[in-house]
Amino acid sequence: MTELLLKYYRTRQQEVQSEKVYDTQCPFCSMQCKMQLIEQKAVTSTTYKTVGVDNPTTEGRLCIKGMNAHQHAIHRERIKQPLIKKDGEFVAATWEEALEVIGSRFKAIQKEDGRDALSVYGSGSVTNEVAYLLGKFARVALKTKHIDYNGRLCMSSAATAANQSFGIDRGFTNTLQEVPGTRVIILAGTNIAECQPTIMPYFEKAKENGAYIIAIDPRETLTTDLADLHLKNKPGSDVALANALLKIILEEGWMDEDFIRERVNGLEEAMEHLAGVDLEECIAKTGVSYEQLYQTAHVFSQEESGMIFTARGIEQQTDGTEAVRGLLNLLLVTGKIGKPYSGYGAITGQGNGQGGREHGQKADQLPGYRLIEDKEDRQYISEIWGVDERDLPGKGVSAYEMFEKMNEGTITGMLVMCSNPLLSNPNLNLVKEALQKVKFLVAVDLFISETAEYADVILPASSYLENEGTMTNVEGRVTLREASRPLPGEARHDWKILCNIAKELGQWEKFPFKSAEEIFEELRLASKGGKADYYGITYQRLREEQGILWPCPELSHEGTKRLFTDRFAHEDGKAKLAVVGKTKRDKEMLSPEFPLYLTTGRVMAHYLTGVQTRKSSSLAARNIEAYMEIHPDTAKKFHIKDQELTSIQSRNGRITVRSSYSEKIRKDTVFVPFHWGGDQSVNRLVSDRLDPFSRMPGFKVTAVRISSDL
Ligand SMILES: Nc1nc2c(c(=O)[nH]1)N[C@H]1C(S)=C(S)[C@@H](COP(=O)(O)OP(=O)(O)OC[C@H]3O[C@@H](n4cnc5c(=O)[nH]c(N)nc54)[C@H](O)[C@@H]3O)O[C@H]1N2
Ligand SMILES: Nc1nc2c(c(=O)[nH]1)N[C@H]1C(S)=C(S)[C@@H](COP(=O)(O)OP(=O)(O)OC[C@H]3O[C@@H](n4cnc5c(=O)[nH]c(N)nc54)[C@H](O)[C@@H]3O)O[C@H]1N2
Ligand code: SF4
Ligand SMILES: [Mo]
Repeated sequence: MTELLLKYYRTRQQEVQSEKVYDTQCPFCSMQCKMQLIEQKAVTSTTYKTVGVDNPTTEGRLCIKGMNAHQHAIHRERIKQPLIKKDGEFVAATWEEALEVIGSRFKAIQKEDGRDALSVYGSGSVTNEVAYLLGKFARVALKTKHIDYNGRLCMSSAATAANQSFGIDRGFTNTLQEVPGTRVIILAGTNIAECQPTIMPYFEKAKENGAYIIAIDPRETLTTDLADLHLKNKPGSDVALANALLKIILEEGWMDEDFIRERVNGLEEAMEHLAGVDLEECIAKTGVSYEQLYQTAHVFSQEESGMIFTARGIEQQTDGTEAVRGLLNLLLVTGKIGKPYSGYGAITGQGNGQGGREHGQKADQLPGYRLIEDKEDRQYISEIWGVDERDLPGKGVSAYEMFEKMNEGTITGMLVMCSNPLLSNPNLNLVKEALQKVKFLVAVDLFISETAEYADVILPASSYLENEGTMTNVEGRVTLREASRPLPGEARHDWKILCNIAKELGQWEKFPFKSAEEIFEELRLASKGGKADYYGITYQRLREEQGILWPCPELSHEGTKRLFTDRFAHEDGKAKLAVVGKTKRDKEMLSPEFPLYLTTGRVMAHYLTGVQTRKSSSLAARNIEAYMEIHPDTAKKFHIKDQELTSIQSRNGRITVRSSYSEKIRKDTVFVPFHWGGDQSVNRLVSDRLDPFSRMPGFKVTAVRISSDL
């Protein structure tokens, strides 16, 4: 063998030997696709490949975001050391220095402004262990009532609605395996084809099996393409639409009377209210024809099984809770819940959107869906935490309202973990002012996000490749994300960081955890007997069984595949029909000055505020900037050319984005995705109005005017 050939073989061998395989789950959406990153180090370069791994939810599939997720995790801009702001510049620091600064500044604020002046802002993208620990950290280490999280801006209306109607909120009442067997599906304000791409085969199979699919969306999307009937309604009109459908069903006598009698309360009030609902008015409000409404009501009630799925399109409204309850009414009157192939799915968004809302990082909540204002719940949790019940704070305020309090000067310190509120909240001009005013801000992130720019200290966190923990997916299935890639630089796990800060505040003994699993063991106990009961779940079981659907109250319990088979979760076991649309909600209204609806949402290649996906070259290349989707007829009316920079103005602010002609959108509506910052931050336009029940902002309807005069 020649020397050259020998060298070649040696190099090859080295390459093969240095191949490393890391198990994990995608860091993005609620499908939580299981995957492996294959890292191959050669002499001069390293290559990465991501492959899907079989599991009950995603069956080994991946979408483009998952396939390219590692690009941000290994990006050179990832922060690898704590950073402290000195004279307006971030300077690298040791952990000791950073923790010391945080400890002393937090203590100073507590002394000057009181305990509730400190606040915590969490996330639905962290593991259950971290979500649990954030709640405990706020109440026990900081002793503040002010904690909330980005899930408030996400699925809170669906959660509130499910709690009110059914008495419990698990995103999907069934499993995805049942979808292909159902006869009719309503997809309301959900764009699963771009937002949960690996869920699509379940719906495609349903269609192949003959299911009739109805989509409700002001735009034609890859999802509405799947539908047999598309109700292209006006933004914000879903309450009227749901009422119209219910009225037709009841008037035609298409309800399931036995089911209602045995399992549902509130029919009389609903009937009484519907008597006053005028169908002509609903048609005008929704822009949907009587024939289409009738067809929807007819098919949905006549087929023997059916499912309704909702997402942010109908939920991110100032009447979002009512819009969801209005659709849940349809399930209840037609008896399409608690049975095979029938049920409800709130298509949860973030990777741990489901688990993140169960274990105590919400303003009014304790672990296991317990309530912070409930005496028994407080007693139970205070015993687990080893604190006096009287020392647990009460309930705080919602995510956006914390920034209002900051602006008023009552919140003066904040720890933000795994979120970028400066792009994701409504009324960004206020949020920015608030962040400028706050005395002390800590951001825990992978990058210097738009929010972290305003921080006094940034702490480097670990990513989905490094941080082990449990994530509860779109089905309500608890999964174990095994992640073991070594931490880059001095980055630390989120849970470790919370333990470190607690120690700095003299609370070491309440936060002695050495692994995520140890935290999970405490979470199990804390959730025991609660609605979201994880007591029967262990890491070992998750490894062996590939995920378990909660509630799972005993080690011998197999998990719950279908909810409400015998009873709903209200005390009397019955569900509640809702009267919706009776009280007029404070909504964005069109006017001669602001004549168009603006709605906002997502594109396939980017994720949320884009901090991660904008770092990924393969994903960023697909959409390099925001755009305004506009019907060509509308554009002509306002003298806007295709691909032209356009100013969009609302009563709250102004942005500049490029126009993009599309015949697929309603003529009275424009659409802008929210993944970009600066002049393209669409949330500068969104108002501060909130849904009265869920405290959800109205991200999906803003009245705007547009112009090519910049
Ligand atoms: N590619 C990608 N996938 C994601 C995410 C992402 O950022 N990018 N984010 C994840 C997260 S956290 C979430 S919450 C989910 C969100 O998932 P979705 O809720 O499906 O996504 P959106 O694009 O916000 O909105 C869905 C649809 O609602 C429609 N819509 C707008 N206004 C209205 C209205 O008034 N009524 C009705 N009926 N429909 C309306 C929009 O036209 C849009 O097609 O996606 C998750 N998956
Ligand atoms: N106009 C409009 N606004 C919206 C929406 C909309 O449809 N329209 N949707 C809303 C919805 S549904 C959501 S969910 C919110 C989301 O809003 P955000 O929570 O603000 O969005 P992200 O971009 O996910 O921010 C996550 C941050 O955490 C960092 N990060 C990622 N992984 C980790 C980790 O493991 N640990 C730590 N410490 N940091 C990490 C990322 O780098 C990033 O900076 O936006 C809401 N805002
Ligand atoms: S973004 Fe969602 S669908 Fe795509 S790979 Fe990740 S988890 Fe799966
Ligand atoms: Mo979300």
